[in-house]
Amino acid sequence: MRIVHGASASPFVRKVRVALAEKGLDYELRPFLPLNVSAEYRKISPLGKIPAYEEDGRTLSDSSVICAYLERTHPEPALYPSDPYEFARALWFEEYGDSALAQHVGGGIFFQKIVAPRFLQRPTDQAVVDKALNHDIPPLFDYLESQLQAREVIAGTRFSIGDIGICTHFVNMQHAGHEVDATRWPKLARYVAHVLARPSFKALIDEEAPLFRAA
Ligand SMILES: N[C@@H](CCC(=O)N[C@@H](CS)C(=O)NCC(=O)O)C(=O)O
Repeated sequence: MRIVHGASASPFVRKVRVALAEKGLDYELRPFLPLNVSAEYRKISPLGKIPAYEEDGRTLSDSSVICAYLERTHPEPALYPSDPYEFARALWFEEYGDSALAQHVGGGIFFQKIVAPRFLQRPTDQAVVDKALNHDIPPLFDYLESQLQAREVIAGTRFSIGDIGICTHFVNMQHAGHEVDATRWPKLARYVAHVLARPSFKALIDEEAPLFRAA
């Protein structure tokens, strides 16, 4: 029995759920918000974060760790390129998503426009949103645009953990009411649309969308 602990809106929880779906693995999503985290939850996630993962009584935390474990236990279809350099590039793009996009798309837009007003009863700080949109995010998208070369995957020749790690943040951006500007970043806009149309992503977007409608 596989259990993913976390909230569906989390880009990191979504990484794990997309990897599970791509590999055709069943699991239960056990809803958990990382607020006032109990000592009990810290036993499975010592940093108190989501996602946490349980399988047959054994536990793991951190989306990158969990995805790497799933790859070892269920190698097909492979979500990590076999070529060493492309493998490293896929990890780099996963990290780029986990760090830079999480900070500016997650913290700058999704947190301010969705999490703060809806879950924390705090108003959106529009100055933070504007800074993210106009200052912090454009160079991040410029870099991704430069790396895509009109391809449909960010590393190697097949869909990989790099695509999951990048594109999970565009789901949160979409939920917060923002799209990639296709006139400014045409390759990125096309790539994101292509990846988010995969059944693994689309099923989650359809599940999550009602929670964020009219945002
Ligand atoms: N490196 C972690 C990051 C997970 C993370 O930051 N999750 C957020 C929710 S999206 C969280 O649990 N935040 C609560 C906290 O930091 O205390 C991963 O990849 O799983």
